[in-house]
Amino acid sequence: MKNTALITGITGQDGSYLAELLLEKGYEVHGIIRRHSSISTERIDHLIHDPEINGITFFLHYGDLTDTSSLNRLLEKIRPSEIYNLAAQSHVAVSFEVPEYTAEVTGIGTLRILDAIKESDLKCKFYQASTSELFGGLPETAPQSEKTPFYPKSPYGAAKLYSYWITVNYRESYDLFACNGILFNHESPRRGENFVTRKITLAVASIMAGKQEKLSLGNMDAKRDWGYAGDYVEGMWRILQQEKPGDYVLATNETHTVREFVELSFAEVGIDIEWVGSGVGEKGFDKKTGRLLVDVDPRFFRPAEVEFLWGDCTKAESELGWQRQVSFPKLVSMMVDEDMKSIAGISAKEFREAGEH
Ligand code: NDP
Ligand code: GDR
Repeated sequence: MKNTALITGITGQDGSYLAELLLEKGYEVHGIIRRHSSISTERIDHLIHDPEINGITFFLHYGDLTDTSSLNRLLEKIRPSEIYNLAAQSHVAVSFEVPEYTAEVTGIGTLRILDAIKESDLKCKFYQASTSELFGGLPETAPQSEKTPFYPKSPYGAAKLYSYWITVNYRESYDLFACNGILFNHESPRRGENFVTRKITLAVASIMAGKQEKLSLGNMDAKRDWGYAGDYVEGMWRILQQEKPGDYVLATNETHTVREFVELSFAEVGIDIEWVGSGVGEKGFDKKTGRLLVDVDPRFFRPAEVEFLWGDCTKAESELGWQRQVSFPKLVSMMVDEDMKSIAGISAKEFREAGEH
């Protein structure tokens, strides 16, 4: 019998990679989309428009994590064997601006799906998109693993904490096959444009194309364990293929500052950054020309910050046989190159080599 997956958040970065992976594996894939005033399916348009796929194994349905009846109806109609709950108000800084909405979608939304499964007669596995934001990034707790205590530092983190525990609770109370993937940051050329990595790579390309003057950032000392989203969706799938449900950290076992990400990104186009000053007065100049390229804008600081994330994914390595494939420098290179091609119309390598003459 064909496996049938339902993905919430299918229009997001992870949803698009996961849909591709499951289609390759022969799944029938269903995704929940929201109504927007403009089209929001850019990341999955290639799946919608592929005549080999459209109407055969790939289906989209309107629904919303805030709308219980739509979730009940879709579960009954699709009868999935696996549900991946990736939908969320997923921006940490934005969650300080819309805390109640974030709790409603990112927290209670998870309960709505779990309860819909419990109340149905479905034998369906459930994956919850949990996050390293649960740990709060205290340096003394690093590297963070499944055993590290939680200490969320934002409305987003607090909402995800609820989702983490309600997933564990439904597993223990009702014997559901419900799992948490506690994923550290993962990025790609499809990353949302207001997350720091994509903001940086887009800015590098736009500055090189003469379309942007400089890049303004917040806390450049924050450290993150950054991997490639394509590797992480494979881990999500593996979590649901185990004999018993469980919770797993997926990470790279490395950590880097935002500043390092900036330096590597500019290096991709042949620019060495020289840093002058510190704190909000810090500035990054092109070492060769002296041009100002990076500065700090207090608007991008958060009311509370997660300073230091560094993941320990030993459990996933041994039990799932999962490991990231894409290194940190390769990830940066891939993201800068994609943005250079689409914004500056030239690959990063060609641009760098042209500048060397
Ligand atoms: P994105 O922000 O790219 O995607 C979020 C998705 O959720 C979009 O498809 C969005 O739809 C959908 N969504 C938002 N609100 C609702 C709602 N009310 N009802 C239905 N769908 C909704 O996130 P990512 O792909 O980066 O992340 C996927 C999940 O993993 C998220 O839950 C995130 O919190 C979590 N996570 C992400 C990590 C990362 O580094 N990327 C790390 C750890 C966890 P629309 O297009 O309509 O806005
Ligand atoms: P994060 O990702 O908060 O870790 O959440 P983000 O890329 O937004 O921030 C990473 C770090 O960079 C610092 N920073 C900036 N961030 C943004 N967005 N914009 C800036 O200008 C900027 N300057 C510095 C931040 O302060 C932070 O320390 C992501 C999301 O995908 C979550 O959904 C997910 O759960 C976690 O990763 C793991």
